[in-house]
Amino acid sequence: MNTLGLINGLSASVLAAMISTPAQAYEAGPVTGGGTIEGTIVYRGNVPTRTIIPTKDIEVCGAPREEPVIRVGPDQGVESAIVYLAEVAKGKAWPAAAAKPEIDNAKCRFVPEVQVIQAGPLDVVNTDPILHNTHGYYGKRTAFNLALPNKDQRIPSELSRPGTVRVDCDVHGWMEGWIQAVDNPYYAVTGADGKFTIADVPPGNYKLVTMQPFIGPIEQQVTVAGGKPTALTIELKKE
Ligand SMILES: [Cu+2]
Repeated sequence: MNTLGLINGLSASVLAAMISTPAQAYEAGPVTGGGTIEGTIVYRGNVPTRTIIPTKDIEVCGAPREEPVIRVGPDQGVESAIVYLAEVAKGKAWPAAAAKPEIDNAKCRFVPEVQVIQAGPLDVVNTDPILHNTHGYYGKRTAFNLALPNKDQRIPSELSRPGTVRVDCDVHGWMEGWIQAVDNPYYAVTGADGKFTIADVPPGNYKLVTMQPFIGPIEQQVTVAGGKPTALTIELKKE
């Protein structure tokens, strides 16, 4: 079949998918007159807990306990929520990499439990003297699946594309971590007070995404003006 015949044989939607240009690569450069997004993420609803009962390796994994599914401070600020701007074409340079990103298995927890990384290399580490099997997923699709039987084992891996990755352990079913892989440096993780800052944003309109696992991702439009802060309070609500 010649090329034309092949194209004729494809459905319009498949063809459209083939010829649609991929997302533009992020272009980094100096930003002058940028604005700052200063936000607070709050949650005023009930805080359910989940019961964690380690069934094996209890000498490392600890005793049964209750953990909140969303960490809320005294002023309703939400800790460890991920915030990022999506589909940014151009802006500031990536921060100088201090170290290669990693996720550690430490006392049967993921450390850090929530993090944002530039899509790319990621080390998976085990500082426990027991087997962990660290399994990351983009949705239902496996991103990585690594057995780490030895203490202080380190396996180079990768999150090659942007997206939200849930991290489980196939040995300890209660372990859960979250990694947001991003394609631009406009992101933050909220502190204990629920606050975050995203600086040096070129003036314009953006899609801001908030991701907290219990609530799920939320998108909103935000307009950033040059040379001044844009204050934002984002209230998370469980449907
Ligand atoms: Cu484990």
